[in-house]
Amino acid sequence: MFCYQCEETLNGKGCTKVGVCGKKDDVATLQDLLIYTLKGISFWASRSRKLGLVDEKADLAIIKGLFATVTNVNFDPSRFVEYIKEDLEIRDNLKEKFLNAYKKRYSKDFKEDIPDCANWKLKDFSKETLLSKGADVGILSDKIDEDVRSLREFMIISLKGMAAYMDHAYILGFKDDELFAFVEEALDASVRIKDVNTMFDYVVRTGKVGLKAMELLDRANTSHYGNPEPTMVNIGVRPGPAILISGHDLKDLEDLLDQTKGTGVNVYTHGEMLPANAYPYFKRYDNLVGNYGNSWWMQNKEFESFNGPIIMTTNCLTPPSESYKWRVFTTGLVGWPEVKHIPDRTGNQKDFSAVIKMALEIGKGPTQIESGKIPIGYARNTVLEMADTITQMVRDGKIKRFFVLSGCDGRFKSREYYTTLATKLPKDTVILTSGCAKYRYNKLDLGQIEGLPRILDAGQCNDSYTWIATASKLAEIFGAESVNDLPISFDLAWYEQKAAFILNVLLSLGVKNIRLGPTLPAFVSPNILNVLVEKFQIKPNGNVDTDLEMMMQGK
Ligand code: SF4
Ligand code: SF3
Repeated sequence: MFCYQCEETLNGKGCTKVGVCGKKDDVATLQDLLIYTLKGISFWASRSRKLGLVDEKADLAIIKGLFATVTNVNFDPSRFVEYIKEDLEIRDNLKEKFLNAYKKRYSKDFKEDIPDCANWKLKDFSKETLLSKGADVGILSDKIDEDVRSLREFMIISLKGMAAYMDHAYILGFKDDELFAFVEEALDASVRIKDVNTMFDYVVRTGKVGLKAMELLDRANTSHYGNPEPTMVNIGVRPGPAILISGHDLKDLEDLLDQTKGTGVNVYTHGEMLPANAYPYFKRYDNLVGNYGNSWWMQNKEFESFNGPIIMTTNCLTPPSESYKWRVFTTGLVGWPEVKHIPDRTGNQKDFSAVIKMALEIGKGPTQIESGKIPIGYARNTVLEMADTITQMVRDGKIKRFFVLSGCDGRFKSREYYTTLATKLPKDTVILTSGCAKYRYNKLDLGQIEGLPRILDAGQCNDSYTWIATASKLAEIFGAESVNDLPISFDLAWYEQKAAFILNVLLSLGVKNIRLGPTLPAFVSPNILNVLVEKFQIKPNGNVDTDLEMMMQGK
């Protein structure tokens, strides 16, 4: 196996025997083969579109396949075998439809060279056969220039992040054909493009189109659940049977709350589900108690003390301990061998009855690990509504600088950088955050500036769009030419591919001086890093004091 898609990759280079995340060699190889299969579907899908032929099944398979390979989503080899099998069928159906349509349109056969990914066949679908094919199609399997590979993988990693946004939006009934078309064009290009400049253009275009995916999900979430509002969310517990729901899927939370209403079962959010507590829609449920625990990497301890069943709706799942594994349920694209899986919706709702039954049988509630309340709900609408007040505070010198500290949390000690930075920031500065990175400082009392919390939490990583919208609005109010002229510093924490995607969107918007940490991506080659430094002055995290001093000077 070879995988270097996340920040915790082994020695900052790549996982080769087993993932630091717990991903095994067979799953990594099957994931490589799934991506290869998606490239094959994309070959036909992008050409079909030119003939006016759109295949929604293919579009969706590509999005779901990309999302399934995101770090800490799915560790179950049998699920990947199924995905590959289904996707090859989708690919071959589309191929047939395309070839017929082509012949009809041009009265001749399609003659273009067909790459192996669009054409390969196997004698059977046993795991062994798939593994032997997968071993030939990994990230390092072809002989290409190191910089082209680096850009290609940066693009694919960004597409994975973008696919997650698109999948969430799709579940809520929102889709945009332009986004599907781009993902397919880009995956197809990833097989053909061998020069640095063209590949670089694709990376930038991924960021540009990606912004639309961010807008789409923002629209999907807010039109379904209302605009998040400033909320003090409870982090303590209440007696009574309980279910913990983690991940990013709000529709799963909606179904669960509907089905637990009146059953006496309490529901707690975990990790990236915390921001759900700020949506007006979810406030109608009395049994939504609040949030339990912290970010993903602390789940082994916290799932243990929760005592009741846990639902993982998306990333980030970590290897479950035997002691609580029986209480874990996966759903959607999440998987772990031998962990119970809640199937997809056949009608309006998923069926969470098995989880509710288990909560009632266990009977007891969670062991209290924290108490009190923390502020959340500073998402796009709220922050934009406050834009004039915030601007005035900047003009009056009450706010000196904003620090966008969005992104992911991670398990290593190096992440203490963000806690130290948050505590050392001058009292007249404000942290803008989203994603699970916030758990490094969101329970610190950093005070307020004239009633405005010094930590404005927009929500999930999926809500990072808030800071792009806010920065554009502030630029407009201040008459600044670009975000780079505002008193805003970006110090992003990354772990998985959604954060790499957000970085790509920011770069495509021309945001400069972004700090990225705790370490730089292994998939960025030295030459490509030089280009990023030259063009965007991107920087690795350094020492907190030096970084802070520089950021205060806008560097
Ligand atoms: Fe390693 Fe990260 Fe890939 Fe897991 S996702 S195998 S930790 S690089
Ligand atoms: Fe977190 Fe996985 Fe990235 Fe959604 S839950 S930000 S790491």
